[in-house]
Amino acid sequence: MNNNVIFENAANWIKEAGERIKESFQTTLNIETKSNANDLVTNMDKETERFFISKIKEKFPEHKVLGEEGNGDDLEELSGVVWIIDPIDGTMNFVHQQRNFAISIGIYEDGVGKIGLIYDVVHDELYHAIKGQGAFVNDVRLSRLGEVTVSEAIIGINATWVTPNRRIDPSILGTLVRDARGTRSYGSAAIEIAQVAAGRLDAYMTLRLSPWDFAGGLVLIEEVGGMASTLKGEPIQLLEENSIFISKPGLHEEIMKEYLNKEW
Ligand code: 2AM
Ligand code: CA
Repeated sequence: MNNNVIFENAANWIKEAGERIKESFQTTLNIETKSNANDLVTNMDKETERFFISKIKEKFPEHKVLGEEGNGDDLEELSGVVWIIDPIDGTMNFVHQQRNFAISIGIYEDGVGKIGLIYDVVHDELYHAIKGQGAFVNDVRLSRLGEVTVSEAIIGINATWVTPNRRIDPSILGTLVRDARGTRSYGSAAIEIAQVAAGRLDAYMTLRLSPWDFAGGLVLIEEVGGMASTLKGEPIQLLEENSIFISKPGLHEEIMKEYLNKEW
């Protein structure tokens, strides 16, 4: 596959989709819930996904698409070229704030991440990476990530994980939150991963994400020398839900060893 040609098309489509989403601010959204009362989906999530699928199928008919809203292909494995798309990541922000949401696209060939795009629509910031060519925000190259210790780190984490929850003893990440310099939560996994790639967050962690939430971000992180694993330190499975721990390199080791290396 010609990564640069595919990237150019994806970048044009993502900007066009962003314009359509901004225009929708003038209209009345149709909001529904999915798995629970806080899991929102709107007509724009669905329309944006269908927009990408029609563009991709027209230009690259042999490519497959895995999308959050389920209009793409049913995939059991990642052979060939697969676009993994979240049409709106941070739907709650989209509905409540009309900002702080992103379109996320990861393009994989035989399971290897080749192209990542995360478009923060309202701030007009397009993060992208092409394997072997580095990562960029609006065409400004991102630096390789340096090392930092927990005591000087800003960590992206949602308060859910330091209060009683179904997935982790809150004292484990509570101790990390206490020791870190600061924490932030943006409500869009794709934007949070992009912030780590850009060096504005030192790490990001969460207990449950789906492939479309992280597929684009993983390509960015690899291009800047970051680390990506589950919170147990295991490889991320691209077609499954995973816990996610993205970090600067030395910090990843420190957090795994000092905070996460215990029974949950
Ligand atoms: P979404 O907006 O595309 O649903 C919010 O903390 C982040 O977690 C967002 O990136 C959101 O993506 C994602 N998210 C929300 N509900 C989720 C779920 N049930 N499983 C996995 N990821 C989820
Ligand atoms: Ca979404």
